[in-house]
Order: sequence, then structure tokens, then C-alpha cells
Amino acid sequence: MRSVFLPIALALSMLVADPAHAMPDPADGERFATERVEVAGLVKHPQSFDVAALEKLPAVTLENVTITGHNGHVMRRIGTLTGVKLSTLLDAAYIKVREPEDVKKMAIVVSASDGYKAVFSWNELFNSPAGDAVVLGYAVDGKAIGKEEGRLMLISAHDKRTGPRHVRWVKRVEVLKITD
Ligand SMILES: Nc1nc2c(c(=O)[nH]1)N[C@H]1C(S)=C(S)[C@@H](COP(=O)(O)O)O[C@H]1N2
Ligand SMILES: [Mo]
Repeated sequence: MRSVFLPIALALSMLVADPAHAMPDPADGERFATERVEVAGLVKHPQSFDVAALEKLPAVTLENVTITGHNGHVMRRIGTLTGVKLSTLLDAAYIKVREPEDVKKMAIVVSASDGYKAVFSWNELFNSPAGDAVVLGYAVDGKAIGKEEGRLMLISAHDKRTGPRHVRWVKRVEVLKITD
């Protein structure tokens, strides 16, 4: 008996520990899919970009991206993700910098339409190799991303665990300056 129930109990406890691990069901896709991303906060040109506008910016393609959960297990493998570096998007909106000291205190918050959020720092995006792999994607394997996680999805491919900063249904990118 134990040999049957132990694996089931373990599997259930993992689900309870992180319910967000499962791919969303199609109804969530209908509710949360986004067509455009708004770039806001400390930028000179706040604006929103739909897929067509994003396609006009310099594109990058990440290859063989693995989505791993917070405890390291592989959840999914993506052949290619095509999109725009988050730094390129922020350059298009032009971050407001009054003095060089400002950027050290800047945080970039990527929010999804279901309330999910991931945070980056200015130095991480613009002054570290990690930033080269932070991509707002609009195509997976050369095809538009479906409603179940698109149409806009962000990945930080050089993270040790890529799940936590894999953001489905991206809606907003906001530049903040941390003040104390
Ligand atoms: N918008 C949104 N993105 C999200 C989540 C979420 O709940 N909402 N869950 C995250 C978590 S906890 C993980 S581990 C990965 C899971 O990626 P997958 O659904 O591609 O396996 O997505 C992340 N992205
Ligand atoms: Mo997760």
C-alpha cells in the first residue's frame, strides 16, 4: 500500500507547493492573453507596442531554452524564442536618467495580465551578460505564441532557474527608481 501512496502523496504535495507550475488551462488563455505591452514609468516616451511594432525593432532569437521550476525540475523545452531584448525595448522608450547615479537604483518590473510579476535591475539588463538573454518574445519555433501564454512572453534564459522569470501574457514594463 505504502509503495503506491507515497509517490502519489509526493506528486500532490509538489502541486500544492507550486500550483503555477502547470501550463495554464485554455480558459486562462482566453482571459489573460495580451496583444500589446505598455512601457511606462521613468521613460521619456511612454508607449505601447503591439506585435507588429515589436517586429520593427531589432530581433533576437534564443535557442534551446529550458523552463525549469524553482526546485530545478525541467518543465518544458523551447526550440527557439524570437523577440526583442528587454534592453532594446527600454532603449526605444528612452529611460530618463538625470545623473549617472540614477541607473544604479533602477528596477524594471515586468507584469502580466494575471498579476504575475518579475523584477530586473538596470545593471542586470544593460551591464551584465544576463541582460543579453532577457527577451520579450512574440514567436516560438517561428510561429506566433498562442493565447495559452502569449501573445507576448518574457524569458530570462541565463537564469539558473528559468521558470520564475518566465512571464506569460506580458502586459506592462515599468521603470522605477528605488528611493529610501
Ligand atoms: N503570467 C504568468 N506567468 C508565469 C506564471 C504565472 O502564474 N503567470 N507562473 C510561472 C512559474 S511559477 C513557472 S515555474 C513557469 C512555468 O512555465 P511553463 O508553464 O512554461 O511550464 O511559468 C511562470 N510564468
Ligand atoms: Mo514555478
